[in-house]
Amino acid sequence: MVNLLNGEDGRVLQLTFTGLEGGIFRIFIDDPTKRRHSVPEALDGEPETVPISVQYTANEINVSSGSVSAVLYSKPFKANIYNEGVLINEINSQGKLVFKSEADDEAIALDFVFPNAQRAYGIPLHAERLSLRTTGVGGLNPYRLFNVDHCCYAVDSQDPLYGAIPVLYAHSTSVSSGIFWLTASQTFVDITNGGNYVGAHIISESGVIDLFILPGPTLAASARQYTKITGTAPLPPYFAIAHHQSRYSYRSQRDLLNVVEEFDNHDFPVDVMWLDIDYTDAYKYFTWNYIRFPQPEIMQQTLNETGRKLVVIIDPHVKVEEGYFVYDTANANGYFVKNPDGSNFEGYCWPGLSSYWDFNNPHALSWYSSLYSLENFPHSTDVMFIWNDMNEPSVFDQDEQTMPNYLVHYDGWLHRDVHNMYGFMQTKGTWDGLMARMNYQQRPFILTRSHFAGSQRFTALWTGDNLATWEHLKVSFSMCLSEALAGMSFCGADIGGFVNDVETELLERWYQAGAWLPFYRQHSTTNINRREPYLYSEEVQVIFRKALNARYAHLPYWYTIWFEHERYGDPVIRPITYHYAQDPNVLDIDDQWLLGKDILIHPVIQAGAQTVTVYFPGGANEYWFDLEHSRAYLGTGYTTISVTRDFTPVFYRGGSIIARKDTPRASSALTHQDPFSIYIFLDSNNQAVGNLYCDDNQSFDYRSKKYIYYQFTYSNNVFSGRSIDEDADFNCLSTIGNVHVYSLSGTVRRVDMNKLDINVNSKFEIPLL
Ligand code: NBV
Repeated sequence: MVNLLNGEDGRVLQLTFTGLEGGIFRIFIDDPTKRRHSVPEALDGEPETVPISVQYTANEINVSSGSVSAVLYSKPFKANIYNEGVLINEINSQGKLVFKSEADDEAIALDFVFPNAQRAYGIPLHAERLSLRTTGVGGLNPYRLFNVDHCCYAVDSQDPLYGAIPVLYAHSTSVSSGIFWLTASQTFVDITNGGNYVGAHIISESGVIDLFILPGPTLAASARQYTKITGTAPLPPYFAIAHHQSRYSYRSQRDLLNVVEEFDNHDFPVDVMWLDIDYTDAYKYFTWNYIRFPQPEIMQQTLNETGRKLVVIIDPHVKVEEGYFVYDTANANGYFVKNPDGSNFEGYCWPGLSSYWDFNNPHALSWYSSLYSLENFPHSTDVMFIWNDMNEPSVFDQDEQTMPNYLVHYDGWLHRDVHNMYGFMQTKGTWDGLMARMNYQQRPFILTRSHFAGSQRFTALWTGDNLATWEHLKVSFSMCLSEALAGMSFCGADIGGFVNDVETELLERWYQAGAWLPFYRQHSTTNINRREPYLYSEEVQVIFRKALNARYAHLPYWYTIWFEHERYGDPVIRPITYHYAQDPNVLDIDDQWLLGKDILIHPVIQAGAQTVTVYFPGGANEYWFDLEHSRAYLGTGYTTISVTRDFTPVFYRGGSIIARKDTPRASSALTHQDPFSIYIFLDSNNQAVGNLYCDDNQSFDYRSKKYIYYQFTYSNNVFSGRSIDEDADFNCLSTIGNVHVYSLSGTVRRVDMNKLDINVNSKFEIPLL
């Protein structure tokens, strides 16, 4: 710890410098004379520290840990960070450090220069491209991180949206690193793309400076370092990565079950049905409207017969009404956010006059969690999961439709201090509640709108109230890619756009693209035309069905990369540059992406498109296979390819082995015993490798080694397999049905494997001649 003296007013700040595992440095600056807010909740536990070596000279402190080192200069204070001897980050070289401690002004600020970086990514959520633009010129505002309910948002904008994750990456073809600025108050980030450097200037309204330096040296390394501190997402239950169907609102039990029946009648797979706010009695959460939903358990049982689940919405506003059990208990115990005079804050939302949970109050949070128990949530069963909306929080009659800064939370913190973590805390409580409900045995599923650093440990997210436009389809890719780099892989947009009726062609393309983003849900607002897929002509249904079946066929691959995400921290969807960092042409690409490292997607995002221009990365020795047209492309850059209405440009990397389940079924649960089809795509050496993960699809038993994590290889015409984790074991219900081998020379072979077993002791080597 060192003291930082403010030359202007003589105040002494304390700077603590800590080395963390993974080469991460933490710089913590606080004012010992004033209590300021910090956000340990965002971290996945207290980070493991490592010894650092420290050397002092008259004006410098040299710190190092492994390949990462720092030089701290005094008069004026500045810090340079090096990784492998390369300067990656100059902190406060512009002298913009601010640390105010006046009663009503607690601003903090700092500047950063990332030498040799060419692009800045991260700091979601904005309806913006992946590569952040230089602010302050051409009318571009700073990127603002302030969770707000913003319906129908404009695209290509620095305006704040529902979530705020203050992690920023500076990236180039030669070096990458990142910073995580852990503050829950409103934050502004100015970005400079200097050509051969990236500059960032960050200002927040309150809190301490709690800065984590992610040293890279690659984007992948930086992203993993970030999830090392804030956690990875737990492996989702299998149903959650399948297809969801929602509507604001399915208005009755009959309506909802009828939709499922129609899905079945028309062979559209769906795993989860959703109930929006109208299932409640007068928007009182944890109650039901019995006129419309007379038998909620029977409704859930009916869904469960085909392995389907129900998700219901729970918002954080609580109707002010004596006699409503949630209001009465929360009110009696002081669980609501307060006005400065100590009375409950009241604002308007769906139920009318409402008070708002103070999720920062641990007693309130645990009581909130307990509402999810089977006893307390009337008619809940273990196939019911949760959607948290309006949790920025949204307050209709306030400025920017959210809570005023001066409101008071538990322990005296102002709303200003905790604003961006409000929704995060709600989902933490929801997670705790569902975990307890399921005796800590089964995996919860939660969807949230508002989110913050670390939210990935509890919840999936969607991009809120988008519009039924082509530009909203396109921006959903870069929004989810930014989120994925910020730890939140479980991201998707409302298929078809939430607001306004959607043109049929756009809906077709949205189903096709959405099939390749992690969260796949059709949702639309009230008072517009219904758009369930069976309502369209036969010809259109064929297109929807093909997209949906493609999603289901690839669920084994999705599930495998989700398992690998939890273990290693790589996002599930990745910008092309994540794996092809040396290629200068891919730095800005965000209209295509990689699923894992082996599937490349470039969806069609233009009306009437006859062609799309795809960038194939990797050079002449990298092959990208198009299964539909039985051809492959070399990784030599832009290629224009023709598209038809039913074709989604999706390519498999040569050298990969991908497990699929190709038999269409009504829900993913009905595929669990189906055999795998293994697709082998040979590389330029006629080799391939790929992994497959299998477990019980729903419980936490995988954390006690009850799974199969298997690796397939293909070399010298021999197809072989072995367990990666030999100490893990599970009786995978599926065997290998058949194997397809693709090579550049066009040789395509399909070999029947006669139910080949992949359990832990079943190593095999099979010549495929
Ligand atoms: O709960 C109603 C909607 C919901 O359908 C939507 O997905 C949320 O983003 N909610 C917002 C409230 C207001 C919508 C106009």
